[in-house]
Amino acid sequence: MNVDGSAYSNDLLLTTYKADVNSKADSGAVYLIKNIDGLSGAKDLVNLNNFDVRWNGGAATDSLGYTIGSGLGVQLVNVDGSAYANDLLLAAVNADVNGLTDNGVVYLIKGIDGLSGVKDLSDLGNFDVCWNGSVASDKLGSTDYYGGNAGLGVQLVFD
Ligand SMILES: [Ca+2]
Ligand SMILES: [Ca+2]
Ligand SMILES: [Ca+2]
Repeated sequence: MNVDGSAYSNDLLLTTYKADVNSKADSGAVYLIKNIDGLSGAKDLVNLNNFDVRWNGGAATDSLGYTIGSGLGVQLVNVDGSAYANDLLLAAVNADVNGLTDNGVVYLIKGIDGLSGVKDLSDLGNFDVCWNGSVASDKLGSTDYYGGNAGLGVQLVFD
């Protein structure tokens, strides 16, 4: 994808929904690695120098970046008329918020090309908006198959 207005798509988003990188089991993580055409060799993602941004799921079992099924649990979008799409929608389908279990959360993070380092989504300062699933087991933003159809996860639409 192209998060920074390069002449072509050379930026990579990687999801690891089972990641425990913030010492919270299965919180999940999503990595942004920009300008991958300039890279070579083996890149271990335990090294902070090998990615531009990492978003951590806010709590254990959040499953941030879960995209099984339609693959649409992570979407780069343009919600504010920027010159290019640099806003990110991220689903954490198994997040437990408002005292509920697995109701899920969808996050909007704007202008991701201007970010760097580790962004834990337990910190309100690390996202612009979050939508909380209203009922336990809602799994907001889910991309799983139901009745043979994969959920759309998170999708920007025109109206
Ligand atoms: Ca780029
Ligand atoms: Ca934007
Ligand atoms: Ca959960």
